[in-house]
Amino acid sequence: MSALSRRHLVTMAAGLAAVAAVPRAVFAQAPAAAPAAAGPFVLPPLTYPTNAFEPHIDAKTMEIHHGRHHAAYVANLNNVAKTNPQLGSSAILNVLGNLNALNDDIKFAVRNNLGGHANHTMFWEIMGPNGGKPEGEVLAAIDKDLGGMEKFQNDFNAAGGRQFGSGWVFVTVTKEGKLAIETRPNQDSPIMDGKRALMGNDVWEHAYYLNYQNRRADYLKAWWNTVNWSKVAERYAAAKAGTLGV
Ligand code: MN3
Repeated sequence: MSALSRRHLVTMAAGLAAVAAVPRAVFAQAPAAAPAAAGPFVLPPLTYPTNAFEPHIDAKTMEIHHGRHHAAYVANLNNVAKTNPQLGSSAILNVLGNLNALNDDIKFAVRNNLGGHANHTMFWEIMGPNGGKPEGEVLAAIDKDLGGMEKFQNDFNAAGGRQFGSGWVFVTVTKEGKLAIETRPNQDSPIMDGKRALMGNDVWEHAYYLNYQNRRADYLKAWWNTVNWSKVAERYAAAKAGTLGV
């Protein structure tokens, strides 16, 4: 083989390797996350392994959902906080409850990313392996306000199914402990309306698409296997005490 053709082959091989590497690199960057920025907002670590909910929610979905989607909201917030440091030093509940007090140039970003941060922080908290069953005051409130567990789950799943496009289905809770099923689009939160979420399920496609594709109803049904009812009970008690976080 001449030196010329050998060099040609080497060049071709390098070119092929580069081409072959492209899809992987593109996939690794998707979904697009803002560059990680040190700042006041922190991604809360999961308290269980990403495969804890298989087969109901697969590990890959958990990794991408927590490590990329939620992480992107946190990174975006830290970028906004660079030029708006007061954002990082304010209580999340106060900011979300007073979005109209924000400057127009950051209002939209804060609504989406701080709403997303709050919603997902709640979401990871109220899920867990070996989550038990509803009991005590929470069960009594479900019976009283939501017509019992079976009707509650059916109505919650139906509301989540009706939410057009991306959004959330929540159970809101008042200081008196009264429960209601409510939905919100995008990353909006009941906190934005002066209400509080006891629990909620994410019906964005990123929450279920790898496993369930278009079958949101199947995901909504299976998700009940991931609920940590002792955490929900803690949140219920906190709501009545006026100390419920996001
Ligand atoms: Mn999500």
